[in-house]
Amino acid sequence: MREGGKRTERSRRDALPRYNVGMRRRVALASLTGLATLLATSAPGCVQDGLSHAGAVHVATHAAADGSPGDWRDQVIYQMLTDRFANGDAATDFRVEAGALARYQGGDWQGAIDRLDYVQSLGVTALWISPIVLNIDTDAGVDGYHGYWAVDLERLNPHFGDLATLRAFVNEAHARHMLVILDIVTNHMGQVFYYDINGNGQPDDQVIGSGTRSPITRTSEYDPDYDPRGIQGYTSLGESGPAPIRFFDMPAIFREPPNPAIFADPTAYHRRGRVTDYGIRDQVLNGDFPGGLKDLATEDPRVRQAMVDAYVRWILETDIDAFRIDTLKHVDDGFWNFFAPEVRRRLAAEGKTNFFMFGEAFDGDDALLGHYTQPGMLDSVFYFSQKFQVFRDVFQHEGATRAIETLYAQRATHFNTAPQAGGIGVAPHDALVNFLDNHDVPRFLYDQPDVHALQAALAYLLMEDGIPCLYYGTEQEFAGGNDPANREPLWWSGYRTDGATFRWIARLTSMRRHYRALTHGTFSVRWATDHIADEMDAGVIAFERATPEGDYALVVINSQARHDAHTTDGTTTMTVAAPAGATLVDAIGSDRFTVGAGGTLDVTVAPHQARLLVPMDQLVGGL
Ligand code: ABC
Repeated sequence: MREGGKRTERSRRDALPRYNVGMRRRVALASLTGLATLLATSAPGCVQDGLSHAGAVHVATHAAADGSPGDWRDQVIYQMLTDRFANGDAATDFRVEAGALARYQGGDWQGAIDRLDYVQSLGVTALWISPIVLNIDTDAGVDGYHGYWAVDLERLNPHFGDLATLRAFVNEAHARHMLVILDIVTNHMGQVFYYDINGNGQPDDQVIGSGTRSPITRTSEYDPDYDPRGIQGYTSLGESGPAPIRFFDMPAIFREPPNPAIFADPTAYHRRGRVTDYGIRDQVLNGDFPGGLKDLATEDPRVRQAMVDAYVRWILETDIDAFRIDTLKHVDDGFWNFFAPEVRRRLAAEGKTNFFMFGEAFDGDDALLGHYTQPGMLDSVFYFSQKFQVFRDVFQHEGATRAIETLYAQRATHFNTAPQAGGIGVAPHDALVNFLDNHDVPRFLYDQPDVHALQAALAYLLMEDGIPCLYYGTEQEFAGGNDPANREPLWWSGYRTDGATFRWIARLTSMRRHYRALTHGTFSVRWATDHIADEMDAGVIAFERATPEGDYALVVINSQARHDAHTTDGTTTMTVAAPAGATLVDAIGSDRFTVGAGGTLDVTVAPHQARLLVPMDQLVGGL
């Protein structure tokens, strides 16, 4: 592939994906194939573990007539780490250290193809896969198995398979009316260069400072601490000006000069060393990501264009349906104002519409999250403020459910209430990506080992508004702690589909498919409380979902473990929109409730249980 340290034109052409002009046709074809597959499999044989897959509803909701994704609120996202989900091809198993979770484990796209039945039986409809591009293979004894250490944006990571397999995966998913979401990083590349602070032409961990002219400190040429001036060279005599940037050239571990060519130019980077304080905006925007991931100058038009070109090309080449975008808050706003509309424009020109772009701003600050959804930016973000204020504080730690109402009250102020031009057609306000945990935080069950607490949280996740996102392994009750312990190979579970949490999720996703109120309805809190102890309503959250067409659902969840709870505090009782005299039936249990005078309704819920109350004439049996 390489000659004298430079990639040849021919090899570069081979590496470049060819522009796929036939994409639109293939999308349409895929959806027809999917319809046929679905019709063939949605007969009784499709019912597994007593769970119906509701084929007809799938067809209606998972793709529009033109083959583009339908309404993204109908999706249930499943985050898989490609290296950890399933191993289907032994030929890609190089550098695998089984059981050492900071190293490659062997998962690949063929494995993902092989296990589509598994995720489909869970009711998942959209698969978020790890970044696909070539990564630095290994660094300081840890591997790039997660995909966030890009070195070449035009080549694929060979640990995961080749282009034909990736395409086969996307096509097979589409044939089942499932969508695929690609994880991309625009903030940084992997550790592609070092700062030659002492000018000796090799990367060192070293001691600097003479002790007389300047203090003696220890520094690393791989990952020095942030310096707003840029990392400076240093000798025992003192500073010697900007430290030279030297790219590595170690092809055996793919630690090569980065590609496209602009990324092998030092001026495409900020070169200021790594973030030491996430509270300092200048560092967050311009610092290297901890671990030596080199921060790109995303304000540079050359960098912006190269990112659009690289990732639009992969979409056109593979027909993937969405981007999950890494590290939003480490990138300047101008980048997003360029990137998002430009990606939409370029894809639309090729007939690919309704492309979903949502991103990760790892932050509990609700206003900051909303910022990235302002006009011209993204369709959505991960709802991190909810992860902390609701799933952690309420469902893991039995805090007051008032937090749910309080957070929701800020929604319209913080998040864009109009759809992005050329975007998914749903306002960010209504399409937030909800999640309990992910690959960067301990799993829900690590912090709160009660599986019933997890199941109550899942009920909220799958019945609230927005788009639910499940982290792989949740269905198997995985309980790993911090990275990398939270990235267990899924094959450790045996892919069982009969566990209580698997079946609960499958049931909840089935209800989402059948009750349109749960995906398209407005959201309004009907009961939340400050009580957290013995009071009648401690732990209760009740909310309505209603569409203009008359779909109606009232969800009542008891988030605590101690006692049955009510939608009354003994003095005041919940009122609902359903009219007095209406009978609501619990679609999860079977109890019936009659709405009282003035719309009052006292619903009792057992610890960690949920009720889905619907009008009698909307009840769907057998779910
Ligand atoms: C590896 C090792 C780690 C080691 C690290 C230095 O190197 O595995 O053990 O600590 C990828 C890999 C990681 C790898 C890193 C670095 O690369 O997945 O395994 O870690 O090599 C994204 C991805 C993530 C990815 C990267 C890098 C970014 O999801 O998987 O990591 O491409 C920050 C970023 C966020 C990033 C996250 C890991 O770190 O902002 O984009 N995730 C505070 C800060 C946040 C910070 C967070 C965690 O801590 O504000 O910016 O996220 O460090 C709330 C506050 C929040 C606060 C939280 C803790 O509390 O409101 O602001 O977050 O209340």
